[in-house]
Amino acid sequence: MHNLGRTRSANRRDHLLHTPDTFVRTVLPGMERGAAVVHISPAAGAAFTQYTAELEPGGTLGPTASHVPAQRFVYVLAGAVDLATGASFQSIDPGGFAYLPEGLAHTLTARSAARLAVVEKPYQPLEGTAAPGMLAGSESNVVSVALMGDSDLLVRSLLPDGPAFDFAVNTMTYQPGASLSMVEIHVMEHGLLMLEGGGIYRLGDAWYPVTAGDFIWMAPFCPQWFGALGKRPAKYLIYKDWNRHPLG
Ligand code: UGY
Ligand code: MN
Repeated sequence: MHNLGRTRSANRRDHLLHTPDTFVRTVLPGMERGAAVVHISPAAGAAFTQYTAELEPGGTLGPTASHVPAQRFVYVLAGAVDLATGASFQSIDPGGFAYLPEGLAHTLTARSAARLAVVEKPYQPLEGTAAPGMLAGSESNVVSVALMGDSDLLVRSLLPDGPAFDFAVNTMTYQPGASLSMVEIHVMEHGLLMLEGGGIYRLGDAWYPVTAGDFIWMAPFCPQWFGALGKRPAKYLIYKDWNRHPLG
């Protein structure tokens, strides 16, 4: 049925809800046999870009932008990819992830049809701290921590939390009915991909029903709260800038 121009998607000054009915695919430079849904970028006010890459078997992601050095973080949503650098080779399955520091030449090739959540961001060095090296892992090997003691809300931090990293990527899993215990307002911005389940997201002064497949961008200081609804857990992958002074 025709939707008469209606969508749950919304684009506001301090947040964006990007639902699959509004996704437009594009091919980024260097990408082969694949397409990207760019969810957020500096064009919309973010300091990072996040996209979902959809690769056919044998498809490749291509390098980060040639004129803007950037770190890259990849989380495998579906399928499997081979990650090769000059010195290493590994396959990454769903729930697996990799951090690739700025300037590290690498190739990411789909072994089977694959979907990847990709975050790219210029690195913000910290005086006296060495920049991080490449890292790969699997979410299943990361310990979960109860957020503010709530065992119905588990957080897994995929990257080490030391000052070398200028961003974090976590998964958060809510049992049905669990919610953030407070409305958060903070300097960090977020890129969020709903992986499973759904619920209600408060963003700014609006409350949105959200479900697996949706993407949300929250600008710095965007009021935010989530409550999980339904009979299965809700889970999302969430990016935030981290570990740096607000003055840059
Ligand atoms: O890490 C966070 O700021 C997280 N609790 N925010 C969120 O889930 N919207
Ligand atoms: Mn937050």
